Amino acid sequence: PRSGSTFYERYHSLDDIYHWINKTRQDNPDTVEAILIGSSYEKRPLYALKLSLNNSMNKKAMWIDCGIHAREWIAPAFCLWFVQYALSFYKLNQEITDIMDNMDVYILPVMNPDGYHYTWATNRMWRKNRSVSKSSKCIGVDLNRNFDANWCTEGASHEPCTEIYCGAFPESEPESQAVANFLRSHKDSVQLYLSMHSYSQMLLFPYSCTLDEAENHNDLLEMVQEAAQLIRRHYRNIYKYGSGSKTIYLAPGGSDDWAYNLGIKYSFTFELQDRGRYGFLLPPSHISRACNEALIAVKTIALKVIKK
Ligand code: ING
Ligand code: ZN
Repeated sequence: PRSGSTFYERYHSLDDIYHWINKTRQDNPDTVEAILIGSSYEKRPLYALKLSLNNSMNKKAMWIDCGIHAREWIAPAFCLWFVQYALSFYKLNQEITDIMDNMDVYILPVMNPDGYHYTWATNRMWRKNRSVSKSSKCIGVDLNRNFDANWCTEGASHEPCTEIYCGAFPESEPESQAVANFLRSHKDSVQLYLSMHSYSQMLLFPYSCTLDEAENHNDLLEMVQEAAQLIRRHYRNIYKYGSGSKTIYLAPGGSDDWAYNLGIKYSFTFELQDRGRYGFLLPPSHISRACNEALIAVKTIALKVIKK
């Protein structure tokens, strides 16, 4: 580890993250719960943390998942960062206090544990999960093409050897199915869906699976615009923003589009640092900046959702 860096300013192996989940739960028994939402193709557990800092009933909730793509290491780092920040700054920072007083937060730190483990052990640039195909020697499904939102139309592929393989059918993968099942059973409380990726510095919202505009497009646009402005003011860093299909590319089967169509009307995908200098290999010394930028955006959007 880099001398002088804290736990949250380093990247962590999957084993370390499982230990961190357990320790965080044990150290905060009144506020943190670990919920087993399913397991991966290789049978690793998928734990979501539930942060509930003010035990009033009928609270709304937000969901954050990180690490749907294995090589995007800054994403799991952000999920850990967010949990640590919320637990440490509740009652100290007005914004996080307002958020946690009005919302429970579900956090899935590593949605693709098999892929994440593979990037540590074997191939740092792996993107997909590690499921074995019946029809091909190639391994892995792109979990962000596996949801049931214009599934496997333009922007995804039926070919297992590509990086954007959509899988055999929607929710064919245990990881996407676990998230979809959890959100289906919590859709009455979850108002805000956030999915963390890297890289390219973008704040995206539906749709990615079609060029059509979402019904509340202007609302969503206003939220990410304000978030991007605040990031620019505080950190002098530029984030693009807009609907996925018009800002980056057509991409069907993504989790944010699916969550949106489920009825979670505030649904976003963030692409964290950087814009390509290091790409997926963002050095640990950049973690704190990258996470603080994303944190501003999460706070800005969550506070706007609360006021709706
Ligand atoms: N980008 C996303 C991807 O899965 C995306 C872009 C966002 C697609 C929202 C679909 C929905 O390709 C990265 N870097 O993975
Ligand atoms: Zn990604």
